[in-house]
Amino acid sequence: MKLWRGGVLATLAGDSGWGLIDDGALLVDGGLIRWAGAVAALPPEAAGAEVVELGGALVTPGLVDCHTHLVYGGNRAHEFEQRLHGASYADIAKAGGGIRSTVAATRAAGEAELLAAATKRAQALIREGVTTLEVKSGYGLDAATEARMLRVARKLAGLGLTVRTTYLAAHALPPEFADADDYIAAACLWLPDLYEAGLVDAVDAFCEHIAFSPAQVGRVFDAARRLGLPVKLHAEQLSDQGGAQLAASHRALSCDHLEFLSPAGVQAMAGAGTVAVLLPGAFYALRETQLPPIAALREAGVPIAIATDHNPGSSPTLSPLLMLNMACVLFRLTPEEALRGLTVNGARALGLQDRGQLVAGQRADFCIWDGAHPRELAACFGHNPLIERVCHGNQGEA
Ligand code: DI6
Ligand code: FE
Repeated sequence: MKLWRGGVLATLAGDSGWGLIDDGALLVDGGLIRWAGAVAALPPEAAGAEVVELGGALVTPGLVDCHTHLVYGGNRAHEFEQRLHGASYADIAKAGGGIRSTVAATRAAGEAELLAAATKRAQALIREGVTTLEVKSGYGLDAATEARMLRVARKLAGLGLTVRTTYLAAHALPPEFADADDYIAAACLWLPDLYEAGLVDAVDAFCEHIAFSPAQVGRVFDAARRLGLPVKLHAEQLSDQGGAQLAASHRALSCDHLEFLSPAGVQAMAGAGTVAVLLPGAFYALRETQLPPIAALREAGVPIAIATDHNPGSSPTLSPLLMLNMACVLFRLTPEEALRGLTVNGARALGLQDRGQLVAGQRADFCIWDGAHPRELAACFGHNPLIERVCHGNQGEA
C-alpha cells in the first residue's frame, strides 16, 4: 500500500463540483484507490503504508484523451500553408489531399516506422498527464494497413498507459474504390478478423458530405453490432447530416465534433446517454465560426468530454492542457466542465466507468501538478505544470 498525502485533491466526485479536499490524501492498493479524503480523517489501514509527501501540490484524476488519430505516416504542414492562402479543409479533401494524402503516407510506412512516430506523440501526451488514450485507425483504408495501424496503437500501451483502439475504416473513400457503397461493404467485411485478433474496442465513422452518408454509416454500425462492439461517430462537424440521431439509435458511446448539431440531435443523444466529445483543436485550426450548441447540451444533461483529436490535418496538437484552455476560451466551458471533459467524461466516452474520479474503487490514475487550485490548469496555456503522473498506482517519470 502507498499513501500520497498533504496535497489539494480535485476529486471530481459526483456529477458536479470540483470535489476539493484541502490537505488531502490518497491510499492506493493494487493499482486502485482504496481511500481518498482529508489527512485528518485517515483510516487505520493507512498506518503501514509507504508515504509520499505531496507538499501541498494539486492532484487531479489522470487525463483521458478519448479521441485521437495518433498513428499515421507523413505530415500535412503544406496543407496548413494552403489554408493560409485561402483553401478550405473541404477544398483540399476534394482535390485528393487531406485524409487521402495521409493514407498514401501511412500505406508506405512500415510498422516500425509508424510505431516510432506514434511513440513520440504518445510520449508528448504522457508528459502532460495522459493516462488513458484512444487511437483510431482510418489512414489505411485497406485490410492490411488498418490492421497495422491498430497493432501499432496496441503497442503504445507498453509506454505505461491504457490504450483503447477504434476501427475507423469509414473515414474516407480510398483511391482504388470508385463507389462508396462498395467500399463500405469491404470495410464491414474486414472488421470481424480485426476484432478476432483483439485489435478493436469500438467502431467509428465519418458522417459528412465529404465522407459517408448516414445510410452508409448505418451499415458500418450494423457490422459493429453483430460483434457486440460499441460505436462512436464523427458527427455534424461541417454540416448537419442527422448523424447524431443515427448514432443515438445505436446507443453510441459518443458523438464527436458536433458544431452543426441540431436540437433533435441533442435530444437523441440525451435519450441514449451518448457523450458529446468537443474538439476545440480542430475548431481552432480550421477557424470554424459555428459553435457546438453548448447551452442546449448542458440543458439536456448530455455529458461533455473534450479531447485533442490529434491528427495531421485538422488538429495537429499534442497538448491536452491547451485543449482545456481552448475549451474555455473558444467554447465557454467552465474550467470544471473542461477538466471533467478530459477525465471522467472522456472515460465515459470510451465506455470506461472505472476511472476519472479520485474516489475509492477507481483506478489509481492521477496527476500531481504544481498548482493550488484546478482552475489554474485551464487558465494557463503554453505551460506544463505536471510534476508527476501516476498510472495504475505506478509512479512514472513526469
Ligand atoms: N475529422 C477529424 O477531425 C479527423 N478526421 C475526421 O473525420 C481529421 C482527419 C484528417 O484531416 O486527417
Ligand atoms: Fe477525429
